[in-house]
Order: sequence, then C-alpha cells, then structure tokens
Amino acid sequence: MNASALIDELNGAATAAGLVALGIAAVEQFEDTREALESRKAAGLHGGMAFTYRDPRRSTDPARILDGARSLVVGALPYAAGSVGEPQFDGPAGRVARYAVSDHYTALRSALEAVAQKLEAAGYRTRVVLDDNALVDRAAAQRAGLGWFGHNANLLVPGYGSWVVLGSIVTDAVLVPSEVVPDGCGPCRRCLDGCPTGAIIAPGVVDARRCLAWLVQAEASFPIEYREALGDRVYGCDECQEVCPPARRSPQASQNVETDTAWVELLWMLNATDEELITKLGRWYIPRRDPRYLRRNALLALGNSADPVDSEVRSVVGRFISSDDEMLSEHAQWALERLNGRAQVAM
Ligand code: B12
Ligand code: SF4
Ligand code: SF4
Repeated sequence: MNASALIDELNGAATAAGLVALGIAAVEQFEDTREALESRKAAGLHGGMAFTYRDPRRSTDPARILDGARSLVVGALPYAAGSVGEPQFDGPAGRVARYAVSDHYTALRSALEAVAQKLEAAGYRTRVVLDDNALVDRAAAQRAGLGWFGHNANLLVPGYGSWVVLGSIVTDAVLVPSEVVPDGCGPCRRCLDGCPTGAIIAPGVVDARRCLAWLVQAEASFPIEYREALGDRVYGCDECQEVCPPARRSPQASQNVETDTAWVELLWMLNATDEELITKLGRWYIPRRDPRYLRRNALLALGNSADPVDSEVRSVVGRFISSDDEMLSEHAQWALERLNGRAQVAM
C-alpha cells in the first residue's frame, strides 16, 4: 500500500471511530516539554504531582515506548460539554467535571486501537498510549498538528476547542508529519481572569498548588484559602474551559451531559462504605485509592452548597467532626463553620 493510501485508511478509521482530529508527528525528544516539566517541578508548580513529572526524560521521549518507533499518530475524541441539567435526586449535589462524567478514556483507547489495526494490517508495529506517565499527550498532539496550546494550558482543536481527550499510537511506520496549528488565542485572557483561584499564573502555565482539578486529587489536607472557591465540585474543574470562546462555540458545548453521572449525592458519599465508594467512583484518580479523599471533597462541597439549616446535613457533619480521622474531622469542622456563616447571611 502506498503512503497516501495508508493515510486515507487511517483517517477513515479515525472518523468511523468518532475521532475529530488525527495527525502525525515524528518520534523525537520533546526537549521544550522536558524543560517545562523540569523548570516547573523545580519551582514547585507541580504541587507534588508524579504522573509525567516523575521522570521528565521518560515522558518526553516517545522512542522509549516502542523499539524502533518512528512516528506518533495522535487522535482527539470529543466529549459532551453542554448543560449538566438538574440533579435527579433530592438533597445536596456534588458537581463532576465533564471529562469525568463517563469513561471517555476507554472510548478513546478503542478508537485509537481501531486506527492502529490499519497500521498492523499494513505490517507495522503499534502501541497505544493515553493519559499515561509515559508521554505528555498535549505536547504530542500539538506536534502532530491537532491544535494549539491555549492560554489555559489545554490543547484546543480548531472547530472543537478543548473539550477533547487526547492519545497516541506509537508506531515503527515512517509517516509524513502534519503541519502545526498556529496560535488561536491572540490577546484573549478570559481563562486567566476566570480561574476561581488564579491558578493560571501566566499564559499556558498552571500552578497546580492552586488548581482545583489537582487539589481534589491531591493526597493532603485541602488548602484553607481555596476551600470556598471549590464550590460544589467534588471532582475536576471546568471553569477555564467554560469561559473559553472557542470551547463555547464547539459542537460539544451544545451536547447535553449525562445528568445521572454529572452529579453525585453528597450525603450518599458521606454515608457510603469504602467499597461502595470505590465501586461507584473508583475510575476517578483517587490518591492510593483511599476513599477518605472523596469524603474530604464531599465535606467541603457540602459546607459550600448544602441548605445550611438542614438537620440531616448538620448531623452528618457532626458525625465526621467526632471522627477519629483527624483530616476528616478538621474538614468537617470547616464545613460546619461555613454552614453557620451561610445560615447567618441567609437570615
Ligand atoms: C498532570 C495532569 C493534570 C494536572 C496538571 C495539569 C497541567 N496543566 O499540567 C491537573 C490534575 C491539574 C490536570 C487538570 C486537568 N486536566 Co489533566 N492531565 C495531566 C497529565 C497526566 C499530564 C500533563 C502534563 O504533563 N503537564 C505538564 C505541563 C508541563 O504541561 P501543561 O501544563 O499541559 O502545558 C503544556 C502547554 O501549556 C504548553 N506550554 C508550556 N509553556 C507554555 C507557554 C505558553 C505561552 C503556552 C501558550 C503554552 C505553553 O506546553 C506544555 C506541554 O505540553 C495529562 C495526561 C498526559 N499523560 O499527558 C492530562 C491531560 C493534560 N489532562 C486533561 C484534562 C481533560 C484535564 C482537565 C480539563 C480536567 C478537568 N476538567 O478537571 C484539567 C485542566 C486543567 C488545566 N487548565 O490544565 C487532558 C487535556 C485535554 C486537552 N484538550 O488539553 C489530558 C491530555 C489527558 C488526556 N489524555 O486527554 N491535569
Ligand atoms: S481547572 Fe479550574 S482551578 Fe484549574 S486552572 Fe482551570 S479554572 Fe483554574
Ligand atoms: S479563554 Fe481565550 S486565552 Fe484562554 S484558552 Fe480560550 S481562547 Fe485562549
């Protein structure tokens, strides 16, 4: 098969599998990305995160993923980012960021595997990587011409914005690299101004120590100064995408999100056993898979958003205040003070 027929096959398989962009980058070291990881880590901006920061040399060297690797075929899968509707239950509700409402990563893996099969059928070897410590996905996508780096650090795909998840096929096929996409942000800075905690400290630079999306995943006490800004969120944060004009104009922004999983009952989260929490929410990243961190987030969301005079809410918070678990007891105490403060304002 000639090279252009193979590219047509890959594009056809990608479209059939729901990908909205596919591009090619040469396998080479991502020097600029390694430097960004190392300098941000040295400045503490990673907030203790491991992931791609654990070993920047590894996560920016795609040649390590597959022997004889020559090209990256990178794809973007869109996800619904419209209205999350109203919770389908009574009582306080915790908000889930749209990327985590259902398992988009499994859907992306299947789509990339369908594309990889075409390469395998043509005699090449492949390996699919996504959301893995082995590769910085946004850097691969930018190099493969899928989109530009937004000032909110997300990769924006022309016509689809940032409401996409990204992944790569590493292959030994030698393919012609795609053209990179020019910057589309221009002078805009809505995401910098719109971030509830000021975590975007410069265009394209997120300080994870202030980013709500990291703090809900971090293995620590939630910093007091950002607890109110968390609002009703229990997992992820969509604010810097919600304010973004190209993301707002995307077709995904008018697709309703699955309401059933966009909200979680906060009282259920605080009454459920460890096993029940992991069964229902275990596909999220939870430090050490320890459900205490889910309860920590739920207590803050409860303090910020529940009816402050609801007796059931107060009784659950009271139970956690008396708990032997110091972290949960302290977060429950904060939630009680927040409920009291909100009750006074409402009077
Ligand atoms: C660690 C991580 C996080 C951390 C840190 C995020 C961060 N900005 O680094 C936390 C937990 C905070 C997080 C949050 C989110 N994440 Co995340 N995360 C990752 C992970 C595992 C590694 C990212 C990484 O290496 N960052 C390192 C730093 C150096 O890179 P960066 O901040 O992304 O910056 C890039 C650009 O901004 C650019 N850049 C550098 N300097 C400059 C300067 C200028 C001027 C500009 C314009 C650009 C620029 O180069 C960098 C390298 O590519 C990837 C999966 C993977 N394996 O790659 C997913 C990934 C980046 N996350 C993803 C998603 C969906 C999110 C959230 C939207 C989820 C949510 N709704 O809560 C938020 C978005 C927060 C944000 N504004 O970045 C998607 C991004 C999809 C997209 N369209 O960009 C990824 C790619 C997962 C996937 N496979 O789809 N994430
Ligand atoms: S995810 Fe939320 S907290 Fe993090 S940079 Fe974006 S708006 Fe700020
Ligand atoms: S809000 Fe504006 S600056 Fe931020 S990513 Fe979107 S277009 Fe770029």
